Amino acid sequence: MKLLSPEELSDYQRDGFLIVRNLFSEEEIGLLGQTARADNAMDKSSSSMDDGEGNAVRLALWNHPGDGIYGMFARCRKLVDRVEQILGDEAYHYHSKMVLKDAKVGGAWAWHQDYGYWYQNGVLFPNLCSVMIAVDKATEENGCMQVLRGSHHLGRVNHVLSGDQAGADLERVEEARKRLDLVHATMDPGDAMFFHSNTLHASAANNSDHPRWAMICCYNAASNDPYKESHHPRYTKLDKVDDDQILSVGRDHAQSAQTAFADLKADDKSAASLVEEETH
Ligand SMILES: O=C(O)CCC(=O)C(=O)O
Repeated sequence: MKLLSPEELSDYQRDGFLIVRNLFSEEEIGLLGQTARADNAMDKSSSSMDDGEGNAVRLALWNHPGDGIYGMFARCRKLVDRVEQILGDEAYHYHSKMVLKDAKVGGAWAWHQDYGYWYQNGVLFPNLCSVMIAVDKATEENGCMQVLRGSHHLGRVNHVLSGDQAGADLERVEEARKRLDLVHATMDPGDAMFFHSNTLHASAANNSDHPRWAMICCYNAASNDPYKESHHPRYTKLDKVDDDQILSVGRDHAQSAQTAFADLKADDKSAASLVEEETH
């Protein structure tokens, strides 16, 4: 079993995030990046949201990990075993996404908690964990993720719609920022950041000449099966794969990109439901 050390686990529990350096090798992450950049289906399915500052947040999302290289990353033991250790439970795949933060145009993400969205989907407890895998080097210049250390201890903060994005109540975010450390999660390709669903996070626009793509795999605890249907799956068994499957599948072009992408505009109602809630 590939597990976090007791120190890493207690850092995660204290901070609400943990970066594991070099979780994926250069060849593994190189294959992921090559597949994604050449993946027309991903490109076509990607949807852009106005970030309210003149740039666009672009992402592609899929609910089931599948048998291609994206699935091998999301299902490999070195990642899922650690997630299960964090959740203290069997993990199931809630969804994955690729954040396609392109050079010069990639938009900013407003401060939010993922559970601010997922709460709308009938998920009762915030016992979910996401893993951001750096495909490109992530720096302050190209809009790396920013997290507020320890903010998961706030519990769920209200989320309100601003422009196309749902963001956490800014008054609370501002107060939390006075008391908590803001960490720029700079990462090299192959690094992975595990973070709690109530960790407040955001990122700036990418004004640099370098893309900042990242894949984010999100997991829910099996015991936290949502009580109602939504655009993300209820409990579905996750079949773990051995770590060497990343390279075997990734090197085989025919197998590598095989994913059923979601139609974000048609399927994702979690931000829109905030408007409905406010008007009812
Ligand atoms: O990639 C980023 O900069 C932010 C992504 C994010 O906040 C999210 O997917 O919830």
